[in-house]
Amino acid sequence: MEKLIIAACICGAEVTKEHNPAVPYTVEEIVREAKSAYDAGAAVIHLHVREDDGTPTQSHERFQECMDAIYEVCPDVIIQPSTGGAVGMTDLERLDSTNVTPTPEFVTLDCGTCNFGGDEIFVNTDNTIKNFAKIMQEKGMKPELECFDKGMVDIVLKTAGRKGYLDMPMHFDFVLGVQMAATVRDLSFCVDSLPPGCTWTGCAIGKDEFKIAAASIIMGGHVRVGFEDNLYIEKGVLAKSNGELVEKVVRIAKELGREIATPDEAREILSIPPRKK
Ligand code: KMH
Ligand code: ZN
Repeated sequence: MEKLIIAACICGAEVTKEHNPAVPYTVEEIVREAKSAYDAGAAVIHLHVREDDGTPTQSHERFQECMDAIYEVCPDVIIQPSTGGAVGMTDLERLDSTNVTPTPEFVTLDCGTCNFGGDEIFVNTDNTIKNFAKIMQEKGMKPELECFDKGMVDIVLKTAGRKGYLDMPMHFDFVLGVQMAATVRDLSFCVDSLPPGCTWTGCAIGKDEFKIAAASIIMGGHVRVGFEDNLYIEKGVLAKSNGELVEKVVRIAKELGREIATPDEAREILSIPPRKK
């Protein structure tokens, strides 16, 4: 089986220090969390950024500052800016995270509209998906196709796919526990629905994070963990850092006989060109 790519979603846009004091807001805190995840074995940092008071922002200036500072201490890591941002942001605002130098090698592309808790709706219309995919293709940024249910696989293939805006091999990220249940059955249904030759990552929100991580490791997928998805290392115990969450995945992978990919190995698996130094 190919090596395991671990992505760390270190910050997100929704969780706060009230949920876990280690959630990073400032540039220094974001770098601390990225480095802890990288040192533990993460090849990819899925990045959201905040103002110092915790407000989520997609400002390219803030992304630039954070990305430059992360590269200082994790020079070969793959940084994946979010284009999902926070619920309620405009498409233009969301895409601002990609206006950094160098152009991001890997970014998220959210593949449909979904309920996001309470009265929140995360809106991704067909036109948004097509437009984002076209821009990503033009700028040479590999999209990670974020699917919150199996229908989003179909939506992205029939919108951006039919237009020719998705290059093979595509990479999907199945986010379980938001809209679809975090079960191995649901994950299997998503994976079985992919066109041949795709790679994929599995992740789940809250208590199911490590269950879906273990399933993804066994099924030949890749794994995402981090504060964006889950704040606990075990029931009732807050994780001290994103690194602690990544370490747990590394332990599970080791027990299951899966080696961990370095960032350069991850680029090869994902067909991302080597990073220019
Ligand atoms: N914060 C969510 C509304 C992404 O990063 O692309 C969207 C999200 C997905 O986190
Ligand atoms: Zn995200």
